[in-house]
Amino acid sequence: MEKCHSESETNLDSSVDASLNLQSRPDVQTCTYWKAAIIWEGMFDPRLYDEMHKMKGSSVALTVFAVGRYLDAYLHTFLNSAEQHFMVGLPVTYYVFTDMPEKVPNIKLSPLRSMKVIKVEKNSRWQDVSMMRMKSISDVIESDIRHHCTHVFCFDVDQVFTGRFGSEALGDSVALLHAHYYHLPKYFYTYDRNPNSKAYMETGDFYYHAAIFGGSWKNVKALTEACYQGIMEDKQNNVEALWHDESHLNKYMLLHKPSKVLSPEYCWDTSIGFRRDIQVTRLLWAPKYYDTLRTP
Ligand code: 2GW
Ligand code: MN
Repeated sequence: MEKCHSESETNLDSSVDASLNLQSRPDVQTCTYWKAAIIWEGMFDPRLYDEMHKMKGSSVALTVFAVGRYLDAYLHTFLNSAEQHFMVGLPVTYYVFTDMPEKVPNIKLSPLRSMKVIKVEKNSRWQDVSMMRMKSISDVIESDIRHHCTHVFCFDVDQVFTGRFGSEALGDSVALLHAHYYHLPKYFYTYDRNPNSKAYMETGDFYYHAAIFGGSWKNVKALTEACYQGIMEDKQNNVEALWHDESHLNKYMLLHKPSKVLSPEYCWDTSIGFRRDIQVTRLLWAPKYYDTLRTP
């Protein structure tokens, strides 16, 4: 079976993946042209990944924002389901960013897991709530995460874990294939095509979903700083990228290729319906109550 393997020092993840006997799958793309693995069900042995990361002392920061009405609507389910499925067996610290710390649900956490709540201001424009996450994440990596965790994963809150989201997803720089675009020709990708935006790009490798990104704390710090800078430059020039932080993330990932890519099993939207290649769902989009949640 063809293996996705790189000897280059720039992608240590793929050498690790090769040494842990990561397999291919005949029905889907499992390797990028720069030799990063695209992780699908059936390719990996979860025990080998868990053992290796325990041995290496990996520890994971999960960042999530629950500002305004998103707190009551999503946070409880998100955190409870993360306890069941996210990086079980590894040390995990939740970093919950909210404008209402007193309303964060009290959830019983398993051993090795803890939560830190960070107060943020509520931006009046939802586009800013989403974009300013980049700044808050890079700040907390600098002040806290880098002293306690090896890896960081950043999540939208409007989702529910439904299956293993484990250490096979850890890597130096990790991006997610967007469930609505992974099977479409590049022509359909909704990159920002305004030359005046820092997120401008004509074409790219994939359309990545900003609902999940991660990596070593160093790489996530570099990514969030770069995206924040792009967002602020755009503001000075009076432009806003088509899909806000997601457009800037796609631009960053074009210039700095991820060392590991997650299949849409890691963030599936059941409204798409049945797809033969989706063999498990690990995280699902929660319903969007736009009419009630997005009105001021
Ligand atoms: C967002 C939109 C409209 C009104 C409110 C909000 C909002 C977002 C909010 O009131 N409070 C809040 O905490 N958020 C956080 O921002 C929350 O963590 C949420 O998951 C995240 C992104 O907003 P969301 O999930 O409503 O937007 P999606 O699902 O359309 O997200 C995609 O596109 C975004 C940019 O437009 C981001 O790139 C996001 O990462 C993508 O998944
Ligand atoms: Mn979302």
